[in-house]
Amino acid sequence: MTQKSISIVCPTLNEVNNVEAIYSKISKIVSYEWELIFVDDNSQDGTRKKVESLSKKDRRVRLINRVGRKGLASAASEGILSSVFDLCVLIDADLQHDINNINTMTNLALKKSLDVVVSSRFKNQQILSLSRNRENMSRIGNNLIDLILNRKLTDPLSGCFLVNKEKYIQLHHELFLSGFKILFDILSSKSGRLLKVDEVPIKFLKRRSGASKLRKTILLQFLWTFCARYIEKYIPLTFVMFCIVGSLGYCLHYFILSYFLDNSFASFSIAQLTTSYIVMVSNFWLNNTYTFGQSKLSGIEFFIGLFKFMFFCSFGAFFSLAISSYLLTLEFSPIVSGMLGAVSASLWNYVLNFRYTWKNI
Ligand SMILES: Nc1nc2c(ncn2[C@@H]2O[C@H](COP(=O)(O)OP(=O)(O)OP(=O)(O)O)[C@@H](O)[C@H]2O)c(=O)[nH]1
Ligand SMILES: [Mg+2]
Repeated sequence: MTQKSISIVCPTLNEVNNVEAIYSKISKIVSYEWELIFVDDNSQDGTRKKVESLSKKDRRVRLINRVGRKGLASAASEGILSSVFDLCVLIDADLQHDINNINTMTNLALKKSLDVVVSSRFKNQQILSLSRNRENMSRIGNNLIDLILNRKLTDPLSGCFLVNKEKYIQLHHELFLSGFKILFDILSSKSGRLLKVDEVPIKFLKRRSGASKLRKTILLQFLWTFCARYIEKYIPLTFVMFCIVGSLGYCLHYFILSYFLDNSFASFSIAQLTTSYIVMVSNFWLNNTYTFGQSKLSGIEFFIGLFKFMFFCSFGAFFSLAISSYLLTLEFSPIVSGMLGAVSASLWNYVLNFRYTWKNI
């Protein structure tokens, strides 16, 4: 049987005093053939130089130096995507994760053909080196997450896990990659819910050197991912975003039209027409950047997309008018008729633009 190999991904931000220590622990403890990828976000404390000097001595050590890009989840992702081997293990640089777990997780993944193995801080009631506050927050977070994942995991917020690279590549486009909690992002994605997952307990240690990078904004990023995943269980998130952009468009329309009319720039019909086009361009831009950011159009495609968007939305407007007029004849109140017309037009606009402008299947 051939010896299995693993890629170890270690995101770093100002971890100069931990780099050498983690390398030497991995060299001593990991019993598989390995490569170690440091993904550094242009740390100013000399982390990059330290990794470079290690890499010169031992070619199994690699550096991804990210300039102008930031964030733990996206750094972890870049590390996994650039790995050479099929099994990737993510660990912190500060040695909070017991390196022995790299062997334990790999053994289990191979034995049971798993896609993900989580190093759980809470399995078997581990003693944690976390403050009481942090421990409680993690426990509450883990319980909340159960609402979405529906699988019995004790620590889906863990920062240390193994993932099968091929499976990761397949689901990568479904991820948000914001904040610290990439494991939750993976497991709660549509394809992530189908992964074969198990846990092993981990001894969670105190940070060895340097300072924590956990900030309050990270909590907000987690809450955003959590809410988005929760909504996504029931309605496509792109539809929610499309409706939000549409609603913003109505507000913009109101302000621009009022401005034109208050300043007597044009007759009502010219002002209304010009405003409609401005709003359509702004809605298209917002949808292209945010709602359908994964299939973002650029260059000539952008203009072709804009044309299609305007074409479909113009029909949407007629559609809305036809439906609301019909409902009025059935003696629905004007407001109900208007609202139902608007909802039908939103659905029409969404479905056609989703399918033909941004070419989603
Ligand atoms: N590349 C990169 N690495 C990061 C970033 N933020 C944190 N890291 C690294 O990610 C790992 C986890 O960060 P920590 O600050 O230890 O976060 P934590 O373990 O959740 O929090 P503590 O328990 O307080 O240490 C460390 O190796 C950090 O250097 C980032 O923005 N970019
Ligand atoms: Mg840490």
